[in-house]
Amino acid sequence: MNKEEALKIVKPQLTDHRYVHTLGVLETSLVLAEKYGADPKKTELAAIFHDYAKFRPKEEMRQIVKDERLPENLLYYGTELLHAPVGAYLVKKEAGIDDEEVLGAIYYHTTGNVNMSILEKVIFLADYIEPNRHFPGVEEVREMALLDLEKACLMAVRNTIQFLIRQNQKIYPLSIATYNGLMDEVN
Ligand code: DGI
Ligand code: FE
Ligand code: FE
Ligand code: FE
Repeated sequence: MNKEEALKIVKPQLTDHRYVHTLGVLETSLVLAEKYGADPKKTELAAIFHDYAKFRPKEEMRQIVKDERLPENLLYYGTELLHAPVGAYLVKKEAGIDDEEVLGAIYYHTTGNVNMSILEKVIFLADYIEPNRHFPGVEEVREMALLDLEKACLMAVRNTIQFLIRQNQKIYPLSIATYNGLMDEVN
């Protein structure tokens, strides 16, 4: 599938704001892919489709977790986590994307994972630092992204966990595992 076809499928799934974010992730991820050596075509597809399920009804996403035997613990950490694994499932089913590396990058783009591939790290990081993101600390992560992929991913997951704790939200266990795994990777 080429870029224009992919964008045409994704656009009606998203708000204008989220579509602009997706274009930002696309641009940033291709820069990171070039620098750190991820396949540009896989990067393009993963970036374009990463938030495909963002606006699906929560109940539909919860039902897919149950029906498709996705990890049950996804149901107990708020609803924001669901769009990544459910998105990977729907992108395969509805858009016919069957490249497992691309689907993995979509699946793990919110929580990260232990031992992420370069492509998974590129999408995880691009989602955090794309030009339309404005949260505190993002500029430091942007600077690190030019120097060290793993250190930049670590800063992103650390910031996210700190943010969630300040918001009195639960931390998904895989987010903690991502943090711990990257701590080992950077040393
Ligand atoms: O979909 P985006 O907004 O582009 O970004 P994202 O897929 O990284 O999702 C970010 C959201 O996910 C944000 O609202 C925080 C939430 N989130 C990320 N990690 C965790 C989490 N929520 C909980 N409860 N626990 C987590 O570990
Ligand atoms: Fe997302
Ligand atoms: Fe993210
Ligand atoms: Fe996103």
